[in-house]
Amino acid sequence: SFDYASYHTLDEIYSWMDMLVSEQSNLVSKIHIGSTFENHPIYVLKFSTGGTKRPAIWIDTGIHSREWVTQASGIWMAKKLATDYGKDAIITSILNEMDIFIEIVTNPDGFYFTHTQNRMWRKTRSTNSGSSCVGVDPNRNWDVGFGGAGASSNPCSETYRGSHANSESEVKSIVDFVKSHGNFKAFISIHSYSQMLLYPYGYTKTPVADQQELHNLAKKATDALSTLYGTSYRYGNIIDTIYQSSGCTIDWTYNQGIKYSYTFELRDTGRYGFILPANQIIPTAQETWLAVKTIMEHTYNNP
Ligand code: 0X9
Ligand code: ZN
Repeated sequence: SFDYASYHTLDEIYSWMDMLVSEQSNLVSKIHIGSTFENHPIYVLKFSTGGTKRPAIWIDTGIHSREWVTQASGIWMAKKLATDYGKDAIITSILNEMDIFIEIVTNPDGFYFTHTQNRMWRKTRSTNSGSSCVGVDPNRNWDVGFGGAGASSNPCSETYRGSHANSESEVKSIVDFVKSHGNFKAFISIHSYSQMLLYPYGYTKTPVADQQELHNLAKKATDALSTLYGTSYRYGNIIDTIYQSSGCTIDWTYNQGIKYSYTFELRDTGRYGFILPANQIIPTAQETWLAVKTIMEHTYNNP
């Protein structure tokens, strides 16, 4: 059986997805939303009890491939959701009215590369014309403030924005899916590390219209997170809390009208950084789940 306390390869995770779907096909299905530069399939798990285009919640992990605790936490959370439906009152209520989508390996080419060539690879694996440097930062490639400060125009940079917005299939596939669905109410994009819960914007100092509500909910969510193991999180808007970054996922989703747009930066604060020991996977996922659940419940109660 699957070991939730270990890190897994792309093949292992894709096999696990099929296992989860076959075990609970009444609740979970797998959607192919696109293919990568290297032709890996891009999958989203859909948790649904019926209906069509119900109000929905999105969770993605691993858009930066080296942030391994995020994909591992995404796996754990998907299993938790499948287990808790019909048992946990809040999860059951949410799934009786809403759908939840989880993209676990959001950067499959990069993730494959972290297992085979370079554990510290962050970007996609697309080639850049006129440069021998490979890859685009998929968290600088969204069509929001594209070309502005907080991203690089140099293909050799770790924060290279790409030749144009949505140049990366990993980004464009989500953009197309989210737009054609049209009913997402929350969008949670999970990174590591630094223990932060962030809301828009990253590209501008202008506060979002929902700043107060997003701030209060971030406090509530991080308070819930810390109850389990005392892990402390900072929270606030991206630009003031971490740094300016243009072309980021949740700035784009917020501007699409998805009010509850959040980014997590999971454990730790730098002792192990991206190379978080596997014995921290389950504790990290468990505490993160309390915060994610707080955001999901608030979304459910504030349609
Ligand atoms: O620089 C980033 O992309 C994020 N930090 S990371 O170490 N995971 O690379 C933070 C950027 C703010 N996050 C979003 N706007 N989604
Ligand atoms: Zn990241």
